[in-house]
Amino acid sequence: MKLLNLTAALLLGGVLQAQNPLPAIHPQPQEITLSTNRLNLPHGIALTGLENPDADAIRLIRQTLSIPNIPEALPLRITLMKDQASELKRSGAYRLVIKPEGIDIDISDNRGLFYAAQTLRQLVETNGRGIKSLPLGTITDYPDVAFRGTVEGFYGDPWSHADRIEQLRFYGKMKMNTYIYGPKDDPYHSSPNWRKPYPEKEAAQIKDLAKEAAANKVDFVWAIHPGLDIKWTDEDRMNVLNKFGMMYDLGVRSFAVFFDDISGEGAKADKQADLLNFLQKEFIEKKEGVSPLIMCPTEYNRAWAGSDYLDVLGRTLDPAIHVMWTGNSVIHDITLEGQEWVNKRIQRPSYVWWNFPVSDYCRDHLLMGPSYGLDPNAAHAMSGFVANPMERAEASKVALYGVADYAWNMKAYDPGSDFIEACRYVLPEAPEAFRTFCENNCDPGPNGHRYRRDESVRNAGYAEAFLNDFRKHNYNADAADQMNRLFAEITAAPAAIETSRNKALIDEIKPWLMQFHLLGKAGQAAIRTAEAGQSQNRAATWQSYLSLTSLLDSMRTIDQTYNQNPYQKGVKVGSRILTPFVQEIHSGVESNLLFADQADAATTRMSKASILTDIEQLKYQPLKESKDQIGYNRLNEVLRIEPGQSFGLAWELQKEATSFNFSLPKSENSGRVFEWSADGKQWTAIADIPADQARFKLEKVAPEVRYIRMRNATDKQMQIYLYEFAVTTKED
Ligand code: 14T
Repeated sequence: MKLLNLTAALLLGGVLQAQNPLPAIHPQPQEITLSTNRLNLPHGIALTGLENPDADAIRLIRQTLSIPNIPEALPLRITLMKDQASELKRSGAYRLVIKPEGIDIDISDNRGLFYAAQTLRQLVETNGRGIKSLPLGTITDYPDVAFRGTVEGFYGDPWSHADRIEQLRFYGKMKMNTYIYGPKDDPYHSSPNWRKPYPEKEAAQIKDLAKEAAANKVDFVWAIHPGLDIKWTDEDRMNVLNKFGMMYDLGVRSFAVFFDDISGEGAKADKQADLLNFLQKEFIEKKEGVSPLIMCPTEYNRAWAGSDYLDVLGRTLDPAIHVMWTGNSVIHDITLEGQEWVNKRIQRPSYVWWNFPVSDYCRDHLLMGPSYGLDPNAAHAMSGFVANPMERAEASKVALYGVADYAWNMKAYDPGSDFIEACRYVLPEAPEAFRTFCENNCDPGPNGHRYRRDESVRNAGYAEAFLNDFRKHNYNADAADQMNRLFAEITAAPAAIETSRNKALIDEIKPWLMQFHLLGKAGQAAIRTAEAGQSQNRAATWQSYLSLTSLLDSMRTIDQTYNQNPYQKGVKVGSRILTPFVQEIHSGVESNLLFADQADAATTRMSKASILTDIEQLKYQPLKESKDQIGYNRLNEVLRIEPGQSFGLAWELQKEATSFNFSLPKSENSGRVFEWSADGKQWTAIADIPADQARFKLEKVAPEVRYIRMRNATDKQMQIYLYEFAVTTKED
């Protein structure tokens, strides 16, 4: 056998050389040695070796390598083998040897062959004369983490059927093998209908998804969320078992039980473990071809792990069952230390549920930034890694591309360069414009989870330098040039992005594209305004100030017109660096123009409406505020109120409340008290509110009221839901 000529071979760690560029393979293979010599493929294909190789993989290999219209007289020999080499033991592992006389493919299982085919698809090149070729060399490849993919676990509009089909194909290409189906707003996944069969149409769609998943070597994991109203009776355990049976009959072969975001009876560790062990024995072990059971615990992150709940699970739960974990808090980076902490308690490696790029807590933002904050040394400390995405499926692909790359080969994963390739993959028609859009739409803005992301990192330094000088009434021309260039790119980016063939993506992000275009124009106007202000040209300053004002007005109109969901309404872009940049210049110039003679008038600010609480869980919640309403944003998790603690609202002196309404399920049967105050010190009980109603509207509020709160007047912890707590106001 002729040895591969390795003198010209390049050793590649996933980064490809520019000269004779070889295609980048994603996820990055574990071991790769490719030569610059190539194997031309003017042939058909002759497969030998294995009987009944995976049909989906073989179809993909034929599509990739065969040249149409050429008789299969000179076939390319592809030899398939199943090896016991230790690297090839994991599901999905493969070794690909491309030699002058043919290709050897060594696999662990069907998934391994499918992944070898995906790698070939990325390796093949077609030259100007339609001749296909492959580089000679060897790739030995296997995943770092056994289960990789997504969990559709967000609140909000579940993905459409078409979204899901496309996601499954994307996962196949990115070597992700898991899709956990658990949209909070599917009533047949959660309460009230988890016990019931799906209606015909939905059942047919699930069948279809299971089939599409199998064709892409993805486990379609169907999750049930029974904890809101489950009874720990034989009847309800059979209800879960029967529902699993119905799903099995639709083609589902992987299952999960979620106990997140519940309280009370459903949240008991020993009862949960009993049910899960029962399902393990009576279903998972008895049914043909079912994968390991997955559960999401009630205390699913370190910040909430206050009891012995996790230890009980660790002790009693069958060791074959996987336990999910979101990290040190609900939304958090993943650290090796944090993984080790939980693994010790649950006595198994946890299955990571990463809450990124999910945006159900910041619905006015898109999270388009890189997937960073993932420990490269944690592979052995997790059994799976799945990401909870945005309600917007196509837009989520930027982050998911990084998730796939991280979970396959952590050591080779570089979030920064991977992100650039993700932008190219998702929007090949205008990769630079798309990158500009994505890197300035990363941060969720202030939020109850206090989770923030870097944004505008390439330009944050210039923005800061410009503002530092601006505050001292200096105009920094170098920084201005840089920012102007950026804002010009931002202005132009949406039109370039909209040339994309991916109409579903454009539909999802359209309001943010419109807003982004305006931000670009506003940014340029802001710099013009600052420059005019600096040169003491009052007329020019006024003129550009007014055009900036009208651009900001247009942005406000978009914010108040599109994406009017009842949670976080509106459309925010560049909210970490660029929007504050423009706003600071606007108000700085404004106070110079308007208050030139009374310098501190501008600093006399009126007080704002605010949240008033001593409950840690609520302190950082942003307020929901509109023209005629002030209130809390709906909280999906259980709110725990200790004895004596309260939560409420305070508003401006110049505002008057006309009505007050709340929706606080499970607060109707314990000792709550509603109180009002004019000064925040003296409190009086509101007698007209009945004690036994979850929802209520108080139609009249006395004009002197400036504070309203609800207090736990019992000596026990109270657990309720905070759906609505708001006053309507009139402006006088
Ligand atoms: F089960 C979990 F691991 C989990 O993360 N559950 C939810 C999830 O469905 C949601 O998409 C995610 C992001 O908002 O957070 C969890 O739900 C919460 C958690 C909270 F602390 C919803 C509201 C919260 F305040």
